[in-house]
Amino acid sequence: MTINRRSFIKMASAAMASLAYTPDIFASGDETQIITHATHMGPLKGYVKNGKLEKILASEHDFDPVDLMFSLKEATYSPTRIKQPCVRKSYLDGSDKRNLRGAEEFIQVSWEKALDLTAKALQDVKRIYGNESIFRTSYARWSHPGHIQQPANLLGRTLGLFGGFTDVVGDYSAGASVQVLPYIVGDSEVYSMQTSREVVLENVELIMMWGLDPFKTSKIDYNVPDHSTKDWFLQMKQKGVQFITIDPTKNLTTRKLDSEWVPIKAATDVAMIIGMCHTLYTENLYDKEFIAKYTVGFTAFSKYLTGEHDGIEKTAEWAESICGVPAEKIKQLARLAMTKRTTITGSWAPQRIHHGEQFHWSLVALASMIGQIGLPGGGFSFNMHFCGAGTSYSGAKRPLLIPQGRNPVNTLIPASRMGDTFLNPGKTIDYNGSKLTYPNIKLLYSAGLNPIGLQPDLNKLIEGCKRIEHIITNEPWWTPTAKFSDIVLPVTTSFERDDIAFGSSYGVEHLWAMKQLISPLFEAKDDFWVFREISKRLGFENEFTDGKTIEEWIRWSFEMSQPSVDFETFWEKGFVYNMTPEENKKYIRHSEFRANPQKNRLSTPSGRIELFSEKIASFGYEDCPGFPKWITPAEGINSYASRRFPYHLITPHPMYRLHSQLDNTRVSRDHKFDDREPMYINPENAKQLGISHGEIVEVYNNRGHMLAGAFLTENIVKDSIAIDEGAWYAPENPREKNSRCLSGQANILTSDRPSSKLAQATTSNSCMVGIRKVKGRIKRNTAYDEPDIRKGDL
Ligand SMILES: Nc1nc2c(c(=O)[nH]1)N[C@H]1C(S)=C(S)[C@@H](COP(=O)(O)OP(=O)(O)OC[C@H]3O[C@@H](n4cnc5c(=O)[nH]c(N)nc54)[C@H](O)[C@@H]3O)O[C@H]1N2
Ligand SMILES: Nc1nc2c(c(=O)[nH]1)N[C@H]1C(S)=C(S)[C@@H](COP(=O)(O)OP(=O)(O)OC[C@H]3O[C@@H](n4cnc5c(=O)[nH]c(N)nc54)[C@H](O)[C@@H]3O)O[C@H]1N2
Ligand SMILES: [Mo]
Repeated sequence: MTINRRSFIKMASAAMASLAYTPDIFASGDETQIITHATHMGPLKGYVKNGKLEKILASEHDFDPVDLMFSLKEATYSPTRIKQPCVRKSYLDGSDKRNLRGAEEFIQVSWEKALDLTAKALQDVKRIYGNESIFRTSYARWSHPGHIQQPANLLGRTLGLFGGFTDVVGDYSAGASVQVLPYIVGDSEVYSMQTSREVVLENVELIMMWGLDPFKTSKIDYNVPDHSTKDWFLQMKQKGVQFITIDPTKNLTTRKLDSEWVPIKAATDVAMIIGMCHTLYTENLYDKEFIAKYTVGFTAFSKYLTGEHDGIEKTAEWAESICGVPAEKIKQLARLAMTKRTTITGSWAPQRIHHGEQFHWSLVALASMIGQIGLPGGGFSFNMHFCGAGTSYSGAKRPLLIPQGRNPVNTLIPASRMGDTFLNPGKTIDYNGSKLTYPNIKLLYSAGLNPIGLQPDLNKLIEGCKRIEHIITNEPWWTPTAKFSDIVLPVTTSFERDDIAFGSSYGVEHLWAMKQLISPLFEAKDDFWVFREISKRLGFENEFTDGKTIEEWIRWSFEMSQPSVDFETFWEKGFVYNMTPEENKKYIRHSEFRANPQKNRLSTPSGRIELFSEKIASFGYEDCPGFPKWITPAEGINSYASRRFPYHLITPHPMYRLHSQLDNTRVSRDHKFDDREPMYINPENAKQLGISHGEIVEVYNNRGHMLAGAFLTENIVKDSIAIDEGAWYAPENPREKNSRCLSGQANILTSDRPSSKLAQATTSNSCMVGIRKVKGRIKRNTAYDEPDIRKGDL
């Protein structure tokens, strides 16, 4: 019998039901308890004995448990845990030497003192500069999937009640596409429900994957994964679906699916896609009826293809000269797509570049010319790699997040503009058809985010932080951000408290009880407790708690989801499973639009797909014109920068971490060389450089320099190198500006240049670097060391 996802879930449900009321089934007469919990890496059961987490067992509801999840035990007991509240020495004694952040010792203080200092910092900044100078860095929920102990929301709730704060707009994941696609197809697409897996499986014949690595990126979910994505792709493979990968790397998915690898130079996809459009146009293969009925602006786009617009015909040969894919291959792929039921899919890495807006937009143009948008298994899909997309919706309501409440301040900073803002208060930038003026930020509060990690051009951010008077961080671990803070508040991990979550993100099949496994370690306190204590000091504790305890908030969140069982049953069993109705498995994205484009207009100005957007053109941005276009990036393989820095660095999401999380555990460290992040490089390049496999090298450009371990592999194109994002930053000499990073944190090298005036999105994959051999003795990586801490209150 083939076990598909549906039959597996059924079997698992039956198994769980029989186990549900005998939680000590694995116990052998001792004190062992098996307790349900849920994480971004999957649902699990903690095997707890005498108050200690002995091991992590996979849940029967996890289709394909991942290595990351089992490392959470090591993370819990890691020596990198923050054991007590700490304050940077000169911040505490009043001499505040900000250039010593990350270099000077911390003083261990009582919770009372740390919270008083935090409240005072907030009050001082509010009084002197106003609420706009308080910045909530936390824009995402990657710390854990809990809905009540959610740091970003708790922080927003506190700061909102305090009179408001400057917030982040957009995100790092798909920042360019989120802004441009609503103008083009009426929706961001990247976070939307896609054609159901059942429909795709039955109908698709060809999947063209631009930079898609679901076998890696689906190890985690923004909520709780069931890890069924791999199985879906493998079923398609078994059925004979043809896969083609366009990627600078032969990634895990490509290898596992035996997908045809079309190696491409990093950040040049738009040229290839436009070359394919040109083939379809000049060979008269494209679907004219679809273009006429469902799109606007094709004439302007076709003038660009033929060169009528700018004198350059966008032939496949033209594309080859930019992207390195042979012209014949480009033509062949364009023709092939017309002969099959084809899904065009693109991940997000190829839009994390200069002019990233053009990537998905040009794929929409290509898919429109193929003419299968709205057909089962045809068209485009921009999130097949993420959060179990394609999973049909069970119909269940999601549990609610603790409300953030109102933020009386309206000031926003586009996600990747942090460093630029701190350095340039008062600067005005263009953004999506309007203007934004940077506020004068004086206080950063991070909870559940690792800014000294995620933000491109870290040296610029660190420089910008010198203008910041207070940096406050809630963290369980001594992350680079914690080490760089003035006040460090040690919080519990999700294993040390109760919460509620759901998963998968689109399916909502499960509500999960995230039950406490162990008591808080050291002096750690819950995020909720920390923000309640701060609220108490600021005079709005009752408004913060709304009169509810944590238990009551969890119950509230559960009950707002209108569940089929009562709370006690849910909590004892550890989950609620919602069956997905057969009807919901028939969903086809854009099918209503295809059936009747007059009645079911897209939410674009014309109601149709906009291959020319008058709205975008009206902004007059030279870096984001009205139709999808190849625009040479300021930093790329043929740019000025490449003369000094000849290698194109891409910074994919890590296989063995969740961003920076778990970098302090074996699952990540075992894949490094001497604790340095691997740098994937083609053997031909390595030979030119005279470097060998495993050698520690220096990677550099005019923004910074760092150490990495050379990983020689044919699975990456020549002249592109890959270093995963998220290694813990460790400056060789923390007192020195632009100090060499000992661990290989890629954002030491990336640029914070915005994608364009439209989205102002992150461009961390547009980065040129040089590589050189390291001279002299190499210091060990200090990223996982505790900072110097002096005991006792000053
Ligand atoms: N170069 C490059 N940079 C990138 C990217 C890239 O592709 N290339 N990708 C970007 C993307 S898409 C994203 S989404 C970002 C992600 O960037 P982040 O959201 O900063 O990623 P994490 O490292 O997961 O940060 C979560 C933090 O929460 C902490 N934490 C865990 N549990 C708790 C808790 O209970 N309470 C509190 N208070 N804290 C907790 C963790 O220790 C960790 O420091 O990175 C971006 N950065
Ligand atoms: N294991 C794990 N999974 C994750 C995360 C994690 O930290 N760890 N993070 C999650 C988050 S927050 C996000 S936003 C998503 C991100 O999802 P993505 O942005 O899709 O992930 P990446 O790993 O950056 O890139 C995916 C593929 O794109 C390729 N690529 C890079 N540059 C280019 C290019 O210029 N052109 C083409 N054609 N391909 C290119 C890479 O080689 C890689 O194979 O992943 C999520 N999944
Ligand atoms: Mo992301």
